[in-house]
Amino acid sequence: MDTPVQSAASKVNDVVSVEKLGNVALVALNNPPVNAASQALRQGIHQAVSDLQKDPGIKAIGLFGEGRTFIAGADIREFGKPPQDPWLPDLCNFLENSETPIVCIIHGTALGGGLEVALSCHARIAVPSAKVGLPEVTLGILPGAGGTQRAPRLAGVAASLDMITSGKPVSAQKALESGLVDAVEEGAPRDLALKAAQALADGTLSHRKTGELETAADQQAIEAYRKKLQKTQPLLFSPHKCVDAIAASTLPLVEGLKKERSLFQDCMESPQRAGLIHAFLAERAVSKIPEAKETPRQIAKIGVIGGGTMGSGIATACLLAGFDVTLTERDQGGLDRGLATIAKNLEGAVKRGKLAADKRDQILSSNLSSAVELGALSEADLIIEAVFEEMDVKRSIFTELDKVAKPGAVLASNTSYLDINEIAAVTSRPQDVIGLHFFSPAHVMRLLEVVVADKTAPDAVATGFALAKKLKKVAVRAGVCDGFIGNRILSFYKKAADYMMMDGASPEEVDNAITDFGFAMGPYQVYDLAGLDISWATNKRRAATRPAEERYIPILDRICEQGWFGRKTGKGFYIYDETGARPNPDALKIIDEERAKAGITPRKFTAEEIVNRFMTAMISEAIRVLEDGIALRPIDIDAVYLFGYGFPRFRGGPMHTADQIGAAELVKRIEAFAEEDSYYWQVPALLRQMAETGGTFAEKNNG
Ligand code: T1G
Repeated sequence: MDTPVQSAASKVNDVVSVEKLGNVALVALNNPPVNAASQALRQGIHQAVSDLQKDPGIKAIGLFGEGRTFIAGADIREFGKPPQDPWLPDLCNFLENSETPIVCIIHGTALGGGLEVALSCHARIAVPSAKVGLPEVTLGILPGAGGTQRAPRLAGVAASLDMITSGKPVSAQKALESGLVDAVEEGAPRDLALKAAQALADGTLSHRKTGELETAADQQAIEAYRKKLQKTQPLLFSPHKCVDAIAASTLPLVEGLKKERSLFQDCMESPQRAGLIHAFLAERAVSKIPEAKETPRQIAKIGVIGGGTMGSGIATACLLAGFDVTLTERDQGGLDRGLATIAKNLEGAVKRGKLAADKRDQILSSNLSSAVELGALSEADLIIEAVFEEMDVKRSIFTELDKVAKPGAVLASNTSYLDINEIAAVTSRPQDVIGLHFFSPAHVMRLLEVVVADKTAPDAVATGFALAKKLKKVAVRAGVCDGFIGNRILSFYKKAADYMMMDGASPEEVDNAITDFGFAMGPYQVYDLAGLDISWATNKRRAATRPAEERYIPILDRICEQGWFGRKTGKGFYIYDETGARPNPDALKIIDEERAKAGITPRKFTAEEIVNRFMTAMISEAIRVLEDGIALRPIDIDAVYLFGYGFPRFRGGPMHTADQIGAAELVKRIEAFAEEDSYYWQVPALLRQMAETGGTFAEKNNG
C-alpha cells in the first residue's frame, strides 16, 4: 500500500479536527472528559463532513474519538436550555445521507446520542473493550436522534426493546452478534479509523445506510414488553414511550423519526426527566468538596470492630473491593457469628454472579482475619467501629484504639446519631477521627455519609471519599448533629407520619400513599424492617431531653412492650408469615386505644394529604439541615435520600421536589398545618425568605 499523502490535522473548531490522508479523511473528536455531543461538537462534525463532501479527492471518512471514549451521549448540561443548531437528530440524518461513506470507530462507551451518531454512519467498528448503549430511559427520556428507529433496523425489535427500555449498555461482542456493529477489532482508534476509511475507499469494507433497511415487525415482542412494563414500571413515564417509539420503526424512516420526535418531546416535558437528570448530576456533584484537593491517605488494611449486621456488612463491602480486613469482636461467639455473616454475604455475591467462587475462597482464606482484641488492629490504615449505639462503649473503644492504632491511621465510627466530636475527644488524635456512616445492608446500599467533626483533618476527609470510590459508593459530606443529614431528617418526618397515624390514618394507608408516590417502602414498613426496638431505644434515650411542647405519640412504645419488634419477631405494625405481610390487628387495636386515651376522634386522610404532610415535613427539616451547614448544598441532601433512603429517583430528591412545589406553596402548607401544632410545623427562615424574594434550591447548588 502506498503511503498516503498527509495533510496536517486542521482544527474545525475547539473540539473537532480533520486530517486528510490521500483519498480518505479522519474526523477526530476531542471534547473531554467524555466527548459529549455539545453544540460545538455537533457543529464541528457537521462542518467537517460538509467540507469533506465537497472535496472530490476524498472517497471515505473515518470518525473517531480522542481521549477515553467515543461520544458518551448528548450533553446533559444543555438539557432544558433552548436547542442550538445543528440538532443531533438533524446531524444524524445529515451523516446518513452523506454520499461520501463514513465509518466510525467505537472505543470506551458509545452511549445515547453517541451511539445514534454511530448508527447513522455507514459502517461501525468497535474495539473489544467498548460498550454501546441507549441509556436515555435512565434519564427519563428516549433516544431522540433516531436510536429507536435505527437500532431495530440493525438489531431487530426484541434486542432493541431490551436495550432501550433497560438503558443497559452491551459489550462490543454482543453488539456484533446483534448487528449493531459490523466488526470488533483491537487497535488504537485513529489507526482503526484510517484502516477502515481506506477499506471503505478501496471497496473492501461494505457499507449501507441504516435508514434504508427495513425493521422486521415483531408485534409479539412489543405486546410482551408493554405488559411487562405495566407491571414492573407502573410509575415511570419514559419506558412506555420507548416501546411506542420502537413500535413505529416498521414505518418508513421519515415517519418513524417524526413519531420518535413527538414522543421524545413528551418525555422532555415530563417532570420525571428533570428529576432523573438531577439524580444523575447529584451522584457526581457530591464529590466536589472543599477537601477534594487533598491527597488521601493510603489504605490497604482495614479493621472493623463489631461483627453485627453493620460490621459484617462493612467488612464484606471492604473485602469485595479488594481490601484486607481484620474483624474484631468482644468474644469468640460474637466473632464466629460475624465471620459467618460475612461468609453468607459473600456467598450471596457469588449467587448473584458478582463474585467468582474461587475468588470468594481466596478472600476468606487470605484477605480476612479476625481477633478478640483491638491490639490486632495495630497494622490497620483505617479502623471502622460498628458496635451498638452507646456513647460509653464507643468512648472506651476509641480510648483503647488511641493506644493501639498506628500513627496516621484513620479512626472512624459508624454511629448513626452520636456526636463524633465527643468520640474524638477521648483520643490524643482528633484530627484522625471521622464518621463513616454506612447504610444497611452495607455491602449493598450505595450511600456513605462522611461525617466531618470539628478537628477532623482535611486529608482524613479525602480518605473517606477515596474509600467510598473504591467501594463504589456515593459519599456525601455531612456535619455533626444528632442524625447527621439522613437520620436527622428521618427522625423529624417520622413524627409527621406518627401524627397522621394517631389522628386517623392506618399504618397501611400511610405506607400505601408513600409507596404509590414512589418510595421503595413506607415508614411503617421501614420501622418493621429496621427493628422497632431500635426506635424504642432512641425514644427512651431522647425522653429526658424531649421538649414539653412536643407532641409525643406512644404507639410504637406500646407495640414494643408486647415484645413485637417487627420483621425479626414476625410481628410489628404488620404480621409476617409464609403468606407475606398483612396489617397486625393487635397493633391497630393499640392505635385505637391510644387515640381514645388522648380523646381523638379519628379522621380520614386522603393519599394526597398523607404525601403532602410527609413531604412537607421532610423538606422543612432538610432546609434546617442546610441552614445549619450540616449539608454543603441542597443537592447533597438529595443524594443522601436517593442513595440511602429509597427516595424515588424520578423525583430527584427532597430539595428538587421542594423546587417543584415552590417555596410559597410550602410556606402556605406549613402555616396551615401549624394551626393544629405550631411547635412541630414551623417555617424555616430560609424558606420564608425564598417565598418572599424568589430563588430556588437548584440555584444554591452552584453557589
Ligand atoms: N453530558 C455532559 N456531561 C457528562 C455526560 C454527558 N452526557 N456524561 C458524563 N458527563 C460528565 C460527568 O458529569 C462528569 O463530570 C464527567 O463527565 C465524567 O463522568 C439525543 C438525549 C460516560 C460512562 O446518559 O454514563 O444522548 O463530575 O464521572 O465513571 O438520544 O459518565 O467531572 O464534572 O460519570 O468514567 C445519554 C451518561 C445522554 C451517558 C463515563 N448519555 N454518562 O463514566 O465518569 S442523553 C448518557 C455516563 C442522549 C439523545 C439523548 C458516564 C460515562 P464532572 P463520570 P465515568
